[in-house]
Amino acid sequence: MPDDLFSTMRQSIIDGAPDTASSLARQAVDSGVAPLDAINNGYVPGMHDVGEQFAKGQMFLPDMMASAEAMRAAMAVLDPELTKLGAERPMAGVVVLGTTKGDIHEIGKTLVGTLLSAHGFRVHDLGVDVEGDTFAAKARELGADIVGVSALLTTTMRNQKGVIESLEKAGLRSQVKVMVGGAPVTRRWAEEIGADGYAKDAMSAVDLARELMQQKLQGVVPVQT
Ligand code: B1M
Repeated sequence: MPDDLFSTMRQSIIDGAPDTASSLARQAVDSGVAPLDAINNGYVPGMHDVGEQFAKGQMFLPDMMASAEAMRAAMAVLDPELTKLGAERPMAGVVVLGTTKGDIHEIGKTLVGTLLSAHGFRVHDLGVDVEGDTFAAKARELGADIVGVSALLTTTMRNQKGVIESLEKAGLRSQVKVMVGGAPVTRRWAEEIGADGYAKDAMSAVDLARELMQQKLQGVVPVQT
């Protein structure tokens, strides 16, 4: 029953149990559950519970780290399944992706990258704690169409604007679309900093990336801030 499976997946994240999380992911794949359903209905709700309990002081940093480990173990099984879906698609565009300077949250950003790859984008993931100038240098080197910037902390969101400034400084802003996301990020914030788009989750990020590619091909130039 997927609902039972989803609730045990959720619990494996709360418990910070990598082995259980990983074997449940394997079970899901073997029984034909779509990997994205397992992520969205099983593991991600577990992460939300952990975040809430952490905020209330009912869980502590080591617990949150154990939960992240469990999530990583599940993703190690599900990632290749998602990537397989994209193997035969034509190249949709080049994306440089990363989490902003000062921020080491990687799970959501990596999921965005996996789904973009699964939908035909060539993704270069710079990892976490990435300087604005590093985004710009990689975008220049690869001739990127899109730069994607994730931030999970209210204190690091402002560094998304720093990435846009680095692209402007490098003279690349008119050639590169910028998309932003992450739990504290909103559409309004994206507009305020002059990004070209905001996505609330990984699947919306794929839709947005496609839309930005359309705009790019039609020559829509972003407004400079
Ligand atoms: Co951190 N943490 N954390 N943490 N952590 C949050 C973000 C927090 C909300 C928890 C809480 O208090 N409720 C809180 C931030 C509060 C705030 O700023 N308002 C917080 C805090 C405070 C901290 C520390 C400061 C704790 C401390 O040290 N005292 C510290 C900061 C470290 C740093 O970055 N400098 C810290 C550390 C950590 C861990 C290392 C333990 C671990 C991360 C491990 C890792 O990534 N390797 C961790 C975790 C796991 C979390 C929570 C619990 C879960 C994050 C996650 O992975 N979610 C988180 C609580 C929460 O978010 N509810 C929390 C699952 C993931 C699939 O979702 O990342 O939101 P998410 O990504 C989504 C969307 O946001 C979107 O699509 C993704 C998939 O659907 N998206 C994009 C993301 N990026 C996108 C980019 C796009 C488009 C869409 O375009 C480019």
